[in-house]
Amino acid sequence: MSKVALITGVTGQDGSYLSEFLLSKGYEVHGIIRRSSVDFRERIAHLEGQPNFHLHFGDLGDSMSLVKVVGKVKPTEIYNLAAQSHVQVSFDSPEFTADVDATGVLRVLEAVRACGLEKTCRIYQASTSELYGKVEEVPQNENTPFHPYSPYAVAKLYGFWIVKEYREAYNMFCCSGILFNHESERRGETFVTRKITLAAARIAQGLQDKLYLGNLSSLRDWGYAKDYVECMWLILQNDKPEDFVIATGVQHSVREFAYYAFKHAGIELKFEGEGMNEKGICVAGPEELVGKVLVEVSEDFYRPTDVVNLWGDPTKAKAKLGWNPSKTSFEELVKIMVESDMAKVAAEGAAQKVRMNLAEYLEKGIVK
Ligand code: NAP
Ligand code: G4F
Repeated sequence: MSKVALITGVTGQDGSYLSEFLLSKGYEVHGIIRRSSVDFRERIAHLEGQPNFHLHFGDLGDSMSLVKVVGKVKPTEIYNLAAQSHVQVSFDSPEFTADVDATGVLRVLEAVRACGLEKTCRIYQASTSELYGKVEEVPQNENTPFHPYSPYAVAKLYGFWIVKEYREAYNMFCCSGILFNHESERRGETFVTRKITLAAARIAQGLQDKLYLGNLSSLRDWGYAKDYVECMWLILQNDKPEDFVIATGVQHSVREFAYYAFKHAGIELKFEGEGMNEKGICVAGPEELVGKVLVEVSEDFYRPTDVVNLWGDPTKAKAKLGWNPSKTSFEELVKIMVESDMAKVAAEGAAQKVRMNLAEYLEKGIVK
């Protein structure tokens, strides 16, 4: 039987990598996209037009749209990745976050039941290490108690429990991957890692003066998104529907991430001071930057409650799924992201220069 996957959140970081992965495995891949006034889907543009890749309009806030797509596609696997995924944004838009990240999960499960696919369709739910929140033990595994610490995490906790409930009540093959932070060159630009790699590239190329960050001491277990999407698939190929922690088992601070990112961009930083007064000073690198403060702390990027000690234990995924959590090391991840942003910024800088030249030529009447 041919394998048909339906991915919600297909335009996101993980959705784009998962699409590539499933296409390479011979799946027919369907993605749900939201209606928008602009038709620009950067992360999946290279896949559009491929014979096994199809897009459908739908929204996690709209059950009817989900029932229509699920009924039409009749997927054998659903990957529910769609979410308002930014923790800080969840403090600003808690109701929207609850609707998409909590009730949205219920809508997907109910769409599967409404279409009579509960015995044939396996469902993956994108759960998160944010459930551990104000952590009650380190490192965290499948048995660690949850203590959600943001509107995002509280909404995702509902998603986790409703998946478990439908598994037990209706005998559905639905499970959650409790994924720790995973990053890539496709990561949204307001998440801390990408914000840092973009800034390091811009500062190194003279296009930005300084980077403002929040809590530099926050600790995360960062992996590479490309490696993590394989695990989503492995979870659905397991004999039994079970929940899994997916992490590298290695922890670093935001400060360390910044140090290595700037280093890859050719700038050596030394951090001095504490708390709000901590600063990252350039001690080696381009002459014009040496001695300058390049990283500062700003209250604007502190959260009302922050999760500061995430560290995952992937023992179960290693043993039961045969997953290798050390495929891409922290240092390699930082390097991949910085190299990509150095190239992106260089291309943008060149385009900007052309635009500036053109404006000057127009003004001087050199071109008409
Ligand atoms: P992302 O880049 O922010 O992508 C989120 C996706 O959800 C986008 O495609 C977005 O569509 C879509 N979406 C948002 N609201 C929607 C709605 N109402 N209806 C339909 N689609 C909607 O997130 P990601 O990093 O790929 O993460 C994927 C999933 O894993 C999310 O559920 C996230 O919460 C979870 N997660 C992520 C991490 C991580 O470290 N990346 C860790 C644990 C769990 P638009 O393009 O239209 O905005
Ligand atoms: O990069 P972040 O915004 O990611 P966060 O909050 O860990 O959430 C991400 O990972 C979760 C998995 O644990 C996902 F469920 C979620 O969808 C998302 O993908 O922030 C990481 C840490 C936080 O402690 C934050 O306070 O970095 C700290 N931080 C310090 N300065 C900052 C900044 N975060 C952001 N976004 N921007 C800053 O300037």
